Amino acid sequence: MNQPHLLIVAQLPDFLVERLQQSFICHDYFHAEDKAALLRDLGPQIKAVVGAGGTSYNETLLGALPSVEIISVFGVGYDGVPIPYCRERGIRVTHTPDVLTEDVADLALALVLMTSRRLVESNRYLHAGHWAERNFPLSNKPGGKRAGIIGLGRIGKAIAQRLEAVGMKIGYQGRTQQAVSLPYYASIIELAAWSDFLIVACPGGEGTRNIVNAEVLAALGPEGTLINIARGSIVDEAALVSALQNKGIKAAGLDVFAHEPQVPAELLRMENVVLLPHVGTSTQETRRAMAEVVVRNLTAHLAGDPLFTPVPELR
Ligand code: 8YV
Repeated sequence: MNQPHLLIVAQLPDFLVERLQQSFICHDYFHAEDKAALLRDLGPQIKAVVGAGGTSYNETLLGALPSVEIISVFGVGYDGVPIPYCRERGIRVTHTPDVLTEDVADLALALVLMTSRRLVESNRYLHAGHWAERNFPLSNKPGGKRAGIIGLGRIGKAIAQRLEAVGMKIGYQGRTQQAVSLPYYASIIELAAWSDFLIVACPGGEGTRNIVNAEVLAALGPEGTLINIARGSIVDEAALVSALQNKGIKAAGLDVFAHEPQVPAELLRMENVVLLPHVGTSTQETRRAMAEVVVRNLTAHLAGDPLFTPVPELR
């Protein structure tokens, strides 16, 4: 049987690659030394593309794949996929919602706790042998504080539940007001001004690029903390660095960055920031569940069945 060709455009776990190899002839574009040669030689044969949430599936890449039928994103965010272009070319696009919601929400809660209770700093303090000299300084209790969530989708709602469980007051901002009993703020500035913790949980992409800018950070203020578990592109990273440097905000907890895997050197030197290497979904359980969703979508496509989780715009 002639297996179709598939292009891997991100670092994927072995268990996913092994599954893909059962149904496709896989080509590793991500690790290829001569990417242009790979595209020239194999581009016309590629039927499917698999990459990560943050991957850029740009028109130059897709333009070199005249026979591509489907992009299956290993992630919930598909901000790197040019949706209008795919619609025009009839390229189908799937992603992996739901299975990762809890892990990402857990991480947001963890970042709130790590920043408010200064857990990473206190861990460093102990390792450096300072405990015997004097006790670690006092931190702050998250309970009773206000958490403003930008984007009350599946993940935003799961974050709200967790933060309510530690006694925080929740407000939110989003494209539209929802039928929930939480206070809604039409503008991000108003939400930031209300919040002690401003939590970024909306999709990335052009519509949300740099919406957390210098003005928003100024509204969050010197007692405020920024948490980002969504996409680095949503926050103006230079404005964030300068707000932290000038004590315009108090702290930050970040799992995502504008140019991953690069992290601004200034942030690496700061005590009051917790920096994680985009690990929101990176548990064995969730990554395996995400892999299952990728495979299920590709299998459905090959069989001519309805896709399992197409992106909403192309349903
Ligand atoms: C992963 C993500 O980093 O779901 C997303 O949108 O960004 C994360 O799950 C990635 O997609 C897996 O490599």
